[in-house]
Amino acid sequence: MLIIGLAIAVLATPPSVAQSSDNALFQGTGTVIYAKCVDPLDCFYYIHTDDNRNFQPINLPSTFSADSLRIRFSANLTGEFTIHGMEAIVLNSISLLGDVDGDSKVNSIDAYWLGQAFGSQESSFGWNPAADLNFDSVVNIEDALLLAGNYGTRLKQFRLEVNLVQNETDYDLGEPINVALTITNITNETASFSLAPSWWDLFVYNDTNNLLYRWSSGKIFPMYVMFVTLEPGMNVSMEMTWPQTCTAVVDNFGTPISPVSPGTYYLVGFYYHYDLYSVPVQIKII
Ligand SMILES: [Ca+2]
Ligand SMILES: [Ca+2]
Repeated sequence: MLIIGLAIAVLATPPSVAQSSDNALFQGTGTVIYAKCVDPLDCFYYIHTDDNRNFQPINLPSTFSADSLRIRFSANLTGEFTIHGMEAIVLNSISLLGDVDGDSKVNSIDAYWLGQAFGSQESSFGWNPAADLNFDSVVNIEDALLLAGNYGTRLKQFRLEVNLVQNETDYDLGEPINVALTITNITNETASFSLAPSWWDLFVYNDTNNLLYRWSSGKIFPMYVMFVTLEPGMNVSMEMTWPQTCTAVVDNFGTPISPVSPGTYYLVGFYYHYDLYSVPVQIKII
């Protein structure tokens, strides 16, 4: 999978990295960057701080291994350099920038908590160190701007990719269309996650983008949850069939849907638990 590096506009001019007196522990704000390379095994993540320094954490959690992720962190310098020539650090803490309550989402609740602490200073009434996003010992407009700049971000619990695989592109009218939905671990670390039979789905759209069929519609699913562990690059696969029927009665415009006829259709796989869609797959019914 191609990951495209994005330039992130840095809001305001935060001090971002504050050295402590022992010169080893430091804390700041920055962006996780994915360093692309020819050999995928040589690719790595590093932190570009908001005051333009680069560090490579030796313990970046897989949940934070995402390009362009805005973060707040504290770390210790190891005094050593990585094979990529960067200063190696050990993270003590890392969170999404603006995630004041630590629930892996930056939303109105965080804005509320920052508002409650607004104007406070260290040791004053209402002080909340988690709301001091840039570690300058005061909660003010700079922290609010940092939160606003990352508003709406949430941490994917794991980096998974969903794809649909089918054998053919042309089908006869009425011929059942079998597809496999695969969930692939695209990180370089082992990923464990939950999977339940009602958590995956298949959508079928016609060439005017009307949803005709939803695989889960009307189905009753067994009530169990599997615990899945995937090594890097490995996937799990679920079979689904579109019998060329419609589950929708009317289209997006309220027009009754007629039976499936020859034409072009698009299949989309979905994994509910992490809101992951596959790339649409085009098929023809002839
Ligand atoms: Ca939050
Ligand atoms: Ca601050």
